[in-house]
Amino acid sequence: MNSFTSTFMSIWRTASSLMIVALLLTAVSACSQSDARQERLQELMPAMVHIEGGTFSMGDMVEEGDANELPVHEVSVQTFAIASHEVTFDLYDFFAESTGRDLPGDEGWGRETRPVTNVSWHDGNALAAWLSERTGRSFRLPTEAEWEYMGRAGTDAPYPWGSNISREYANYGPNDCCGKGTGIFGRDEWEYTAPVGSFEPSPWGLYDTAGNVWEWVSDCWNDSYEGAPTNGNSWDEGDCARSPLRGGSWTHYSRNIRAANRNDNDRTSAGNGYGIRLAEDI
Ligand SMILES: [Ca+2]
Ligand SMILES: [Ca+2]
Ligand SMILES: [Ca+2]
Repeated sequence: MNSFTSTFMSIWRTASSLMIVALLLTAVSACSQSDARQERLQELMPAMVHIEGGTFSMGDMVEEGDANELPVHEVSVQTFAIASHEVTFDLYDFFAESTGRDLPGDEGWGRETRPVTNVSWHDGNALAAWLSERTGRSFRLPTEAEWEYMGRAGTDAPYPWGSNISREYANYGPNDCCGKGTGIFGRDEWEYTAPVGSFEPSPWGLYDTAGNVWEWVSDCWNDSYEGAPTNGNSWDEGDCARSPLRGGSWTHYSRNIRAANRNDNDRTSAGNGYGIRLAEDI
């Protein structure tokens, strides 16, 4: 071997070794990045509350509601799980960044532990499908009957804590009497959304079912319960371009945050009072 060939071989060996080291470092870094993302997802996973199945009366039982909350009818719901909190921006942003989706706007109110807003029914389903795929579990939007069953937490009264509106338990809008004001009184310090879990939970351990953000449910929209399923399943007939939203939001008077109240909108609509609560088959 002449000296040129020998020098060339030596450079080649050094370069090869460096390349292998670089490749190994890249692989290790990719692994630790994916480990870190996996750990982050674990931190963000919603806490799920086991809801024992049962039979309840669904609809407006105290004649405070709208015609679309009638007729009151008995529904038997199977056991399922529901997230203790509304989906936060932290979780939704992680999902959006992982899948290349646009981040929903926060109106300048802040992200992190605030409930995600400006999300459509389709966004809620996409999050549930992605989380199911990542975890091997079965996340989905709750059915409307499941939502009211857990929103009532065992009571026939308008609110899960009883008959009277209370800012100890909910972030909502102006006082009913005057229709004006900021919706800030006492423990309710928020004009817009409050960080999830800022109030006392319902007797079933669920936070912010009343108020904060509306929560999409899986069903098609029907403007009466005439013909509604009585087995707790999603009502997949009716106006399936629209879906119900439940629980009221930061902007509404007390009657809108009653457990029986129903709102509806186009499934593509993504208002700044619209959010998500995930359910899970167990
Ligand atoms: Ca408020
Ligand atoms: Ca809510
Ligand atoms: Ca209504």
